[in-house]
Amino acid sequence: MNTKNALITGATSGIGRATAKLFAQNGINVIICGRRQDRLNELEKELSAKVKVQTLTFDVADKKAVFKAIESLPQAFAQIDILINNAGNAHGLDTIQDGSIDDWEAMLDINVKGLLYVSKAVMPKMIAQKSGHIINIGSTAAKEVYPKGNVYCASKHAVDALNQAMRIDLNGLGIRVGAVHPGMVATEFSEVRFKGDTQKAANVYKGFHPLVADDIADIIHFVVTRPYHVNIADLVVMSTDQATSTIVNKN
Ligand code: NDP
Ligand code: 8X3
Repeated sequence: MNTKNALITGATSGIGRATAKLFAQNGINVIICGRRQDRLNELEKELSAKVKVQTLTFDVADKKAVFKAIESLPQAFAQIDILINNAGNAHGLDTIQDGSIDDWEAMLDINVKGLLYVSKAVMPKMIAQKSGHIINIGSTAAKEVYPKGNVYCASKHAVDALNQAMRIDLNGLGIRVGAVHPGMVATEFSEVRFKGDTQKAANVYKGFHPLVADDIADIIHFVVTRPYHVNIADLVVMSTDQATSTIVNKN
């Protein structure tokens, strides 16, 4: 069996880090990306006993940095078999009339334009190889809009649209495209959303049994290990306690 190479954005935390760990445990080489070099180094140390690991430190919203980083990959990683477009966050939780323009720009630049830049850098490789698998991490916020979710939901609706667009435009080129849309997952997501307010972030996941990053990593691994003719196109996953973005069985 050929060893595969996976590029994972947002591998310094949460879903991306858990996915990198699970891939490595299962013999998939990983290109781990993020802005926090110290965390990437730590993860590289841990995973390099199992598989080949390459770190790439860049901001997905920085177009030039994205292309420079991906072009710098060594020969061992010239082929990218799997791309996990995972980097992203919510910034703020405010009504649209009270929202911060800086927060809006961060979400659109990172969650939408960042995903596009990374995909644009990786797709030519996959097209030349006539093979590849792109997984876009959306959200339940890609499927519905909730109070104060406005621009985050818009950014994730865009991810949903781009996932469909990639599947349409890349059809026939040997590349699988699909999205995984998680509901509430207890990661650093809410700490980022609430700008470091750990108490407020912890409250989001209190009183019910939320998903954890390993649950999503497990699903992503399932998706990438299906036979080639099977493409999981769109997968929504929520905690059993969650029914919609606003209906959560909390006690
Ligand atoms: P975390 O905050 O734990 O992780 C976010 C990751 O994204 C980090 O590794 C961070 O790395 C990276 N990232 C953020 N901004 C940038 C940037 N500008 N450039 C490069 N990397 C960046 O959150 P999650 O693991 O929960 O989130 C991962 C994905 O899952 C996101 O797309 C999120 O929207 C989505 N999601 C999360 C849900 C949840 O409830 N947690 C539910 C549904 C979807 P670094 O800071 O080092 O750059
Ligand atoms: C994250 C899901 O509902 O916390 O994408 O915004 S939610």
